[in-house]
Amino acid sequence: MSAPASESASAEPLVLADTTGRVRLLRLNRPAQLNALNDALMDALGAELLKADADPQVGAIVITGSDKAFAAGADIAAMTDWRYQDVVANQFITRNWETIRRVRKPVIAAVAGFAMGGGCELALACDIIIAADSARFALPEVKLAMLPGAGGTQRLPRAIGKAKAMDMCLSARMLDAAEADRYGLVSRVVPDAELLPQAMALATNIASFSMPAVAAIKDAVNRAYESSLAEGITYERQQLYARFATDDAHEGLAAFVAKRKPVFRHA
Ligand code: CO8
Repeated sequence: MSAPASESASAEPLVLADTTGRVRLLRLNRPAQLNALNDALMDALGAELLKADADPQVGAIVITGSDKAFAAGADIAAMTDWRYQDVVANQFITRNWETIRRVRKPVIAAVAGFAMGGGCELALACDIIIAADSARFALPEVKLAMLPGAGGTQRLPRAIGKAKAMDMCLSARMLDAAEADRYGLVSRVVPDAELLPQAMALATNIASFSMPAVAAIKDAVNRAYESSLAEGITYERQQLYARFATDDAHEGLAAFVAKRKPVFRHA
């Protein structure tokens, strides 16, 4: 079931990694297949995500694709021969797609072109989605007699509500960027030429803050999806109290009072 880490010995990596300041940019790199997400690509992406998460010089991560496709879904050709026992034994999706759930640093999806099926689900697994005008979102798995099995049936309703999620999942309807914005699927829509600059600027801004605070905020917001309101509020309060155990919180408060810029040590 596993595929090679690149298309051939001489091929480029399936994920290109680049660091600017405190931001790690990860670019999905199977342009000829519209970044169809095969096992090797998802292994590579998972490894890069964990590397960035462990690097103290990195404060935020951006995932992007090409101008034409963020990702056109799971690799359909790769799946055609798989049987039930194959996907169970290899823990399809669980084994590598879900690595992103272990990342404590904020992950921003910068989406241009198609984000379909697994590509849309990968974007939904990120913390923030910025869409270019050209972005198109769909969960068309029903057309393959499959289902959005990389979190789509769960994250989409939480993002845009049941009625709209049912509409998309059951009809395979494609949203353009403006609709995705209206639905609350994305946080903002920008001109194509502005996609990467704006995603990088957002990531740079986030990465300038105290990392323990940023990680606590990400974790607390995610709790809103996975707990009752009462449990979530209790968790948020614990996280608030824990801020007083960090040097950065004291620095942030003192710097405001002293009317100076805070210097965070991420501790
Ligand atoms: N998998 C494999 N190859 C793909 C995929 C894909 N998802 N999408 C595109 N490609 C390939 C095409 O086969 C083509 O290859 P080639 O040049 O060798 O023929 C190349 O990329 C370019 O594609 P097109 O010629 O089709 O480009 P168009 O601009 O005409 O169309 C579309 C673009 C509309 C995006 C079209 O390619 C398309 O419909 N793609 C499939 C979209 C789709 O159905 N995605 C969902 C896949 S299933 C999934 O993601 C499930 C995820 C959760 C896992 C659970 C199991 C299902």
